[in-house]
Amino acid sequence: MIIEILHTNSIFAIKYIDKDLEKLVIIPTFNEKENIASIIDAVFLLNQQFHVLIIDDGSPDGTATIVKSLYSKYSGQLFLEERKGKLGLGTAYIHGFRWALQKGYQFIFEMDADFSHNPNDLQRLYEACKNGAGVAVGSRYIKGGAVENWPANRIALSKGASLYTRIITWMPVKDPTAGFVCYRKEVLEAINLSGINFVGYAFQIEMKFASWKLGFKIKEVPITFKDRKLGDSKMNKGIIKEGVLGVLKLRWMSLFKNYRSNVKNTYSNNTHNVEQPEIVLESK
Ligand SMILES: Nc1nc2c(ncn2[C@@H]2O[C@H](COP(=O)(O)OP(=O)(O)OP(=O)(O)O)[C@@H](O)[C@H]2O)c(=O)[nH]1
Ligand SMILES: [Mg+2]
Repeated sequence: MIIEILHTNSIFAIKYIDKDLEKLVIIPTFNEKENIASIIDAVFLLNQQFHVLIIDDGSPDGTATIVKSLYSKYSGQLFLEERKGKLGLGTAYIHGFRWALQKGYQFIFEMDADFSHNPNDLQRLYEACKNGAGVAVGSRYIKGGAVENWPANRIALSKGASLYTRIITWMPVKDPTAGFVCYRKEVLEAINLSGINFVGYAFQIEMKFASWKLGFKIKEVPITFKDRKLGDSKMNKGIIKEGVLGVLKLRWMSLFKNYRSNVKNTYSNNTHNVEQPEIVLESK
């Protein structure tokens, strides 16, 4: 166990960090009964000490019950947070980020439940962060990346959104809407999570935008994205609209409203004090 003594101004806090808590994969779910057990099994089959946190929004199809039935099989490694209703992907991840920071995880992953993201790629994202990136993005649109089985209109929408985002924001990320990501905990601690504005595709763009604006290195890792085989998509027109307007809003805020200072975490609102630790004591 490591004990961190954190200090800001006159406030001191002591935090116990469990060294086993290194890698947490957050999977948000809404009606994923066809996928949930297999995706959880697939992560644990990797045997790479990943822990898994499911954030389920009261799925009427009983997704949460399936997760609970796996508790004993993956005791101490599988966790579930249940929310009352469908509150959106972005707020699900923010809930998960706060949970992860509170526990002390070092590397925090975002992954869909529907096998569009291949759990075998988690390790490559981890290595990119381990080797110095603040954020590792599983990218469809760099050399070596690909999309399989998506209809042409979906590819056009996704590529169009990426190009649009890059032109408006100048952010040097080729797949800004990607939802297969690894964050170092320092990045999530540095972001004022309460200041994140969006919930759908725009949420994914904003998290990368905030990380970039705060000076963290973003590394894209090529992945092959596959269309879901089972269950239904939660994509809708509202998500697209939020993306189109959201990107403009981000650019506007960064030009005129000092976005950087709004999104920078200045006090303890991500569950604990986030200033650099002054003393780190090692026990064990
Ligand atoms: N907790 C929670 N999870 C959600 C919500 N909306 C979507 N999800 C989950 O977020 C992940 C991505 O959603 P998808 O429906 O696959 O969205 P997408 O990948 O953009 O769309 P498709 O490519 O059509 O599948 C899946 O694991 C969903 O179950 C939500 O409101 N709350
Ligand atoms: Mg999907």
